[in-house]
Amino acid sequence: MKRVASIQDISCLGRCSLTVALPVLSAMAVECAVIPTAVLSTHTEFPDFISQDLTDRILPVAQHWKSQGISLDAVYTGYMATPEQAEQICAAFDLLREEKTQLFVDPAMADHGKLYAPFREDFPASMVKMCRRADVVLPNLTEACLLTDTPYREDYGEEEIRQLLRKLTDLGAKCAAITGVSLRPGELGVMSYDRQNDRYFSYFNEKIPVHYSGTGDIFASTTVGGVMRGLSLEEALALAVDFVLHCIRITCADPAAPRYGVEFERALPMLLERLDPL
Ligand code: PXL
Repeated sequence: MKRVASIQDISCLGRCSLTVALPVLSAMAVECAVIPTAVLSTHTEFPDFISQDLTDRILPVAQHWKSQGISLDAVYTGYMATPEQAEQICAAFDLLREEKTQLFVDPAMADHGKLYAPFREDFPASMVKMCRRADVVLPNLTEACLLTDTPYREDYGEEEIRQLLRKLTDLGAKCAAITGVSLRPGELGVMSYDRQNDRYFSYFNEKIPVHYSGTGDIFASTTVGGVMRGLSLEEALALAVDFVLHCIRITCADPAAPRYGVEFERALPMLLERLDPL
């Protein structure tokens, strides 16, 4: 069985970050070890959340794992509580990485053209440090613009998205995938670029005009799980698009669904159906 270490916060309520990565990867039959970067009462879209920063615990956990000879197939990073955590996460990755260890970076820091509430303008520069080491970076369009110093627009065309993808790989990442791309009305999906093979890929499905938080985390977790289960990156990205859409459809159909998060729990069987039996 493949083992992934996910390094991101745990929001105690709100279906994002580790409370998404753990169940999604488990459902995909991938072991998910965790290094929490912070414990928050809720995600940051709730007012008055409280947060315990764990910056100084990241490296000691990695050092303990190292002393135990723990072997990781991938490290998957997400939300960081402070820009300083980038240094700690990079050091943890450098300590634990082996030839086979792939680094997936979801630079979870912004959406709809804006940084998340707690972050200042200097935050994207810290995310860039992790993107440099990444095998795969998985930003949404806003994050891709922030990482590459590109003005944010929702109506970028195919060639402009390709340019953004190339700029992301100029940072050092081997592959980049931008989520939340819409080139035609009613369609939403992903575009990616594999620099080594100079290959572009895109995959779109239906766009449902609603917003739920945490869908980026579901997308990234599914992509990581898919690659760990032997899919190509492109196949895993397409599965992630379909799975997020399935989660949204299920949630929209439930009049009692809360305003935060999607009901991904009810959508998980799809992941089992779409993967080869073990
Ligand atoms: O879904 C990304 C995310 C992760 N962690 C925290 C967040 C968010 C998005 O708002 O607030 C704490």
